[in-house]
Amino acid sequence: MSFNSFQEFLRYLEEEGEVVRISAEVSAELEITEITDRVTKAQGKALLFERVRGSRFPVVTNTFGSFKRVAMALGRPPDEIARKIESLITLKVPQGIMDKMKLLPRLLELAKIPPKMVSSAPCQEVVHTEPDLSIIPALKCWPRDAGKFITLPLVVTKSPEDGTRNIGMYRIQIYDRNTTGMHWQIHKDGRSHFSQYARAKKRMEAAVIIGGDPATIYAATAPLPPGIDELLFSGFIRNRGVEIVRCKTIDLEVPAEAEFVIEGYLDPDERRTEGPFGDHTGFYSPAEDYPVFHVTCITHRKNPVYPATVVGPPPMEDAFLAKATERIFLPLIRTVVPELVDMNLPVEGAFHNCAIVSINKSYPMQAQKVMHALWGMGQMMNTKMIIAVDGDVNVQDLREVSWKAFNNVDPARDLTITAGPLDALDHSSPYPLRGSKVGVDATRKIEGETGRVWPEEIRMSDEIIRLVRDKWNEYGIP
Ligand SMILES: Cc1cc2nc3c(=O)[nH]c(=O)nc-3n(C[C@H](O)[C@H](O)[C@H](O)COP(=O)(O)O)c2cc1C
Ligand SMILES: [Mn+2]
Repeated sequence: MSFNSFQEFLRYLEEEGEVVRISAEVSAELEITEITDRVTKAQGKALLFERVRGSRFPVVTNTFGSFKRVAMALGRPPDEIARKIESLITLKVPQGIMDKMKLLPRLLELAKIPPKMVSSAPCQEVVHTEPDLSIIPALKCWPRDAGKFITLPLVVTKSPEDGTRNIGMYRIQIYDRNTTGMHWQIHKDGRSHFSQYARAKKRMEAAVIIGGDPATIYAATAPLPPGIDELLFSGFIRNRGVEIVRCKTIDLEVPAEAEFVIEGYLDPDERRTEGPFGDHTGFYSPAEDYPVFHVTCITHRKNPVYPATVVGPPPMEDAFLAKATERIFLPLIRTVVPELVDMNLPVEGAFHNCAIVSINKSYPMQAQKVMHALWGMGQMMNTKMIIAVDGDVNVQDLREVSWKAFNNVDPARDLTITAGPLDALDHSSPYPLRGSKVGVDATRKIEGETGRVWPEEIRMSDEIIRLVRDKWNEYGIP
């Protein structure tokens, strides 16, 4: 099962009883946030707000707000996508480490499901050459937000150097009828395209997509290596190429089935204050200077809906997208870190603050080797804290992890404190974008790591477990 458009996905969710329609009039300022926050935290349904004050278009939130709906969005559970990747890896196992790093692009090439050009598209049914962003019912999410933000945008850009396309999800602050912020952080692919234009002293074109098929929306959030077109990845997930159409005023192609397309350009020298914005971490990210996007044209479907998300104190909708990434990328990480059994990025850590990994250890300091490998890998480089446990520990069970971490760690030996880049959203370090990191080795210590005999874990014998199970009713314990 795969979907052509966001509305097709929404219709399916509704048939499956996964949508609540709200016909009471609501405000896009704060009210939709408070409703969505309550529903997401209660593991509730997607929300279709039919009447939003001052808007011609309905607003939809929380479509990705559960494991079940993310699996529906991707056409199958993330674990199954991981298995498909894993089977391709075993088919084509490369030798050296550099080959392994290039594995994902090669797998996507192997799958051969590129986007398909079309000449007319639903996303261009209505064309506004005198654009006015106030037609878009963007949310003001939290009281101290600087204004209205497009919170589920897909930003399309093209490298001026090699022509590769990138699609990244970077929030868009609306300044006025035809200008917005462009919040691509320093480590992101869109930002690196921007630097390429700046070096070439060229104006940069970009398109902001709202909607599109749900696999492509997910792909825009996925930490793909630079140079990989997110549309190849969503084509791979869907098993079907994404249809794209040429923009009206700029030289870029965008998903034909989008709800809205905002076309425009950026001047490499221009900056403007962006934020504050209530962010994934549960804290406001501060106002900072970011590039400015000038809108040249807005196109949309005849009857578009406006998909939005609300981020804030976790867990929020983005947690479920990130958990899909945790599953899908595991086999790829394993090509470089073969001892990796499982990984948990707890939602409270906003994904860059904490990673819990389980490993099969066979030599001293292997946990430290794994930590350093992860700190050198894609967006994992920003991970502030890595906790390593043995392969028999369930990393998804925080009680089990705490038990091992509290009991197995000798701080002087088992804490690795190092330094490196940090996520742009980290507010703890003395300076932005860099700071210290800690690795916690909570594995059992082996010869070479300790001079003492490591104690055995307590386990009841199978025989007695069976006996008590069989006799349980005789004991009369309710
Ligand atoms: C709802 C949501 C909002 C996001 N907002 C931003 C943002 O404003 N800026 C940013 O750099 N990354 C943001 N991200 C994370 C990026 O989408 C993610 O790092 C992605 O891998 C970037 O794509 P890229 O690797 O092609 O740059 C957001 C993610 C989600 C799920
Ligand atoms: Mn990318």
